[in-house]
Amino acid sequence: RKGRSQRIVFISTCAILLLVFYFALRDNDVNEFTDVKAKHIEKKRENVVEDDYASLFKPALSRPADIDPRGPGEGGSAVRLLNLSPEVSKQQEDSIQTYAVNQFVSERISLHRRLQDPRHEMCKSRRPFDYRSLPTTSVVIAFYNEGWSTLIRTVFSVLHNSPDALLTEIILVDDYSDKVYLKDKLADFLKALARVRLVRTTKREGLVRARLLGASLAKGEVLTFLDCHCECVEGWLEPLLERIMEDESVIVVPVIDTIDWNTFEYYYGGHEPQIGGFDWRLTFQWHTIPDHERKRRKSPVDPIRSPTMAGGLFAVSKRYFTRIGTYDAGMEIWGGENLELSFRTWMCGGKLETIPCSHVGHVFPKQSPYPRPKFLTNTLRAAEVWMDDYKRHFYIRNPPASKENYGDISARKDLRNSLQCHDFKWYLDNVYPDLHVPEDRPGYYGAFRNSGMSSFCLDYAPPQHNPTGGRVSIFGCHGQGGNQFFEYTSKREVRFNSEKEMCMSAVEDDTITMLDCVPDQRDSPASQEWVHSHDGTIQSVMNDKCLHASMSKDGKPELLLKTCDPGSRFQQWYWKH
Ligand code: UD2
Ligand code: MN
Repeated sequence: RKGRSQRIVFISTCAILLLVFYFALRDNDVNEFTDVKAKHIEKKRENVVEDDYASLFKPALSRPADIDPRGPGEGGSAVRLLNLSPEVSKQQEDSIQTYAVNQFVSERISLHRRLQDPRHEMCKSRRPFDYRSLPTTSVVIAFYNEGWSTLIRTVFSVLHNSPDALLTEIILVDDYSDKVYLKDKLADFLKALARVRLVRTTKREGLVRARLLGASLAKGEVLTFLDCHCECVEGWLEPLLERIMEDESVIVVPVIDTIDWNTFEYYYGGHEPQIGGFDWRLTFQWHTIPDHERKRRKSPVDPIRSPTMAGGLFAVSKRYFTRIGTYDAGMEIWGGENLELSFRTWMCGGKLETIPCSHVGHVFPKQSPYPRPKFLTNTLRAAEVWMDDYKRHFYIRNPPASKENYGDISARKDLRNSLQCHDFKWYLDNVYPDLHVPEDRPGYYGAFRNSGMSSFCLDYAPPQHNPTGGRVSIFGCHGQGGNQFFEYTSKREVRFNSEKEMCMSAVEDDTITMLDCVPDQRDSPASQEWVHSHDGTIQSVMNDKCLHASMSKDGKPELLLKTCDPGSRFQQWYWKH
C-alpha cells in the first residue's frame, strides 16, 4: 500500500516537473525578442554609476563638428549635378565607366554624412541596450579596387554609428587591388584612425578567402562582415549583437537598403523588409515575408527567418562561424558563397534571420565593376555538397554547368558528415516550404520549339519594372536555358521558374502572359491550364485556342492564340532539352 502511494506521489511530482519545464522552455521561445532579456539587463544596470553608464553610449568616433547638415547628400538625399561643362561631364562619365557607380558624385558628398533614420518607432523607443552585456565585434571589410570615397565613407559610417564599447576594430582586407591610391595612400590615411587595421592579400584571393583572412585576425567575439560600399544607419549594430547574445547559433542580417549608384540617394523599402530566397538556376532572389512566417512573428520588429542571405552583410559569433566550417575556401572571386553558407547554417542546426531594427545601406552598382568568372563553379560546389538529388534541377537549367570542373569538394562533404546535418529535403520542407520544386518529368521541360518556325522558341523576359508579369513571345532559340526554360507540369501548367515562379496564362484578348501561378485551377477560369497533345498543339483550356507562331507583316516574330488547326506546323511545338 505504502509503496504504491509513494510511487504515485513520485510519478505525479515528475509529471508536474516535466510540465513546468515544458512551459518554461516554451515561454522562452515565445519571448524570443521581448522582455526576458530586458529584465536581466535592467537588473545589471542598477549598480552602475550614471556618468560611467552614459560613456558607454559614445560612438567609436564622433562626427566632425563642422559638417553642414544641408550639404549635398545629407540625410541620404539625392545629388544631381546639373549644367556641367563638357569636360566635367566627361569626368563624371569616366568615373561611372571605371567604377560602375558615380564616384564623381560620391566625391561631392561628405565622408561623414548622416542618413535619415528609417527604423520602425518600436526600434527607436525601446529601452537602451546594456552595452556591457552585449558581445564585442570586429567588422571585416574586404575590398578590391574600390573607389576612395565609397570605401572611406564605409569606414567612417561604421565608426560614427557603432558604440565605442562594442566595436573592437575594423579590419580592412585589400584583396590585391592595383589602384595606386589604395596601394600608396590608404595605409597612411588610416594611421590616424585608431582601431582600423589594413591587411593585404599576396595575390587576388576573391572575396571568400579575403574575408577569411580578415576573420582570422579578428579579436572581437562576433564577426560582422560588410561590403566596402556601405553606410550604416544609427543603431544598426546593437540589435544584431543582441540577437547573437540570445542565441549564438543565429546568423543575423541587417535590412539592406539601396543607395543609388548614380545619385547616392538612400532608399529604404518601408517597414516590411524583404528576405532571401533563390531560384533553380541558383541565383539569389528577394522575397516578401511568407504567410507562415508572418503568423509566427509577434511584432513587426521581431527577427524574420530567411531561407538565404544576399551575402555581403551579416554578423555571426566567431566561435559559431568556426564551428560550422566558416566558408568554402575553394570558392574564387565572387558568387555562390552566400547560398552555400545559407544552406549549411540551416541544415546544420543554425538559423538565418533578418533583423528589422538593423539597417545598412549598400550601393548596388550599375553593373558588375569587375568580371565574375567563377560564379558558376562556386555555385556548383554549393550544389554538389548540399543539394543532394535536387541539384538535378539546377543542372537542367544551366546547360553549361555539367561541363564545368568544380574541383575537390571532399573536405566540405566531410564537414557535412561530421556536423551531422539535415538533408536538403528537410531544408526545403522546413525552411523554404513556399519554393516550388520542379517536377522536371523527362520530355516535359526545356526549350519549347516551334515546328513551322523551327529556329524559334517560346521566350519570356521578365519585365524589370512590372513585377506582375508581361508578354510571352518567341525568340531565336539560344540553348542557354534562362528565359527559354519552361516546365510542363502534371497539373498542365507551363511554368517559368527563373527569377520568379510564374505560369503561362491566356488572356481574354488572345494574348499570352506570365502571371503568378494560381494554386488551384478549378478556382479560376483555367487560364493557366494548357493541353499539350500528341499532335504537338498546345490548347488553352480557357478558350480552346491554340498557341500559334507567326511572322507579323513588318517581319517581327509573333506568338498568338488562334483557332486550333492541328495540321498547321505553326501550331506544333515540342520540348527540347
Ligand atoms: C552580393 C553581396 C556580396 C557577395 C556577392 C556574392 C550584398 C549586398 N552583396 O554582391 O557581398 O556575397 O553577392 O558573392 O549582399 N571583393 C573582394 N575580392 C574579389 C571580389 C570582391 O574582396 O575578388 C569584395 C568587394 O570589393 C566587396 C565584396 O567583396 O566589398 C562583395 O563584392 P561586390 O560588392 O562586388 O558584390 P555584390 O554586392 O555585387
Ligand atoms: Mn557590394
